[in-house]
Amino acid sequence: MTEEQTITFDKNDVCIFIPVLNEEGAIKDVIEGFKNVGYNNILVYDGNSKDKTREVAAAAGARVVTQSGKGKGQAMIQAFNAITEKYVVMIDGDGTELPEEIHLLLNPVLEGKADHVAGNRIAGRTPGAFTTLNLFGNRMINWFFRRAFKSNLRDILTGYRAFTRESIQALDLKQHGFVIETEMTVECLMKGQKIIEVPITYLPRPEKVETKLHPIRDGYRISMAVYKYSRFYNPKFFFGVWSLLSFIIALLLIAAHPFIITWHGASMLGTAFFFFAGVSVLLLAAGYVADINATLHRKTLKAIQANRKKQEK
Ligand SMILES: Nc1nc2c(ncn2[C@@H]2O[C@H](COP(=O)(O)OP(=O)(O)OP(=O)(O)O)[C@@H](O)[C@H]2O)c(=O)[nH]1
Ligand SMILES: [Mg+2]
Repeated sequence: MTEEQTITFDKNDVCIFIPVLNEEGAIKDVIEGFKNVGYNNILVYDGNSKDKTREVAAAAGARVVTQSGKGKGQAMIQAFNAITEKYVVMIDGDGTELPEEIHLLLNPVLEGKADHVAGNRIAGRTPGAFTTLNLFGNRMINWFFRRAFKSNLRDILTGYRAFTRESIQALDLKQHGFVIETEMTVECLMKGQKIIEVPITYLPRPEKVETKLHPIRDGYRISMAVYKYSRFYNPKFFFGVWSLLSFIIALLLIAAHPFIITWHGASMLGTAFFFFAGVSVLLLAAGYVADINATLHRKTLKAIQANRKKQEK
């Protein structure tokens, strides 16, 4: 007996949302997988596929919408604005995640234990699911994210998630490409939502399905986005990175001191040292001042949310 059976709810209140682009080889199995466990409210958002994805999805019983713009992020933003169901489960349409594991993600949302549940693919990966480069890149990005956002999340880029409509519609999402998952996670933290992870099975892509992700290009964009977003959430980190770099340069200049033999060289080195040491201190101070601002913002937001909840009761 699965855990799912202990909670009573109407499965039609759950919208299964699947963004797809050229997934004719995998989408049917994904849709049927959900139907087999009783979820028939399936919404497929297609990115103008060149193959038969739309036809296959419609024949399998999903509602199919063609997104108005381009990119997975744009499809998600458009869908989130349109969804009216109480709960949303999103999954990739490439057959790498298991529909029958839906209860792992949905139960914490139904029980009110989380606003947003993310399936941790890294924890449940099967051999070949990640290429060596993808696994390394994912781990690096997650490590960087944990430092930048003082979080314990281990797979921020996962495509298998569950949330309430209320929580997703409260997020301010703008990214049209693969940075959307990062933005979504950051926004959840910024809005004080409870986000948790559960391990899920992650399978290799079926052979006929092609990845749309460019590991180097998208990895770089995502890392830059993590850094950029950290300025609002953890400014001490945002400024601290450059402060630390300047501090290291200042230390290296001191270490180089014994090797300088001319007066001119020594005075140049001294000036450079004071410059980098000064910049390091200034950046550190900027981080602390901005942190006061960010903390105040969080407190204000919390008070507004508490007030709103009180009024709703
Ligand atoms: N609607 C829409 N869906 C997209 C677009 N690009 C990708 N997708 C879908 O988004 C889901 C995730 O894309 P993938 O290419 O599998 O990316 P990923 O899972 O992050 O990366 P992999 O490790 O390569 O599987 C898949 O169902 C894609 O078909 C797009 O531009 N529009
Ligand atoms: Mg995938």
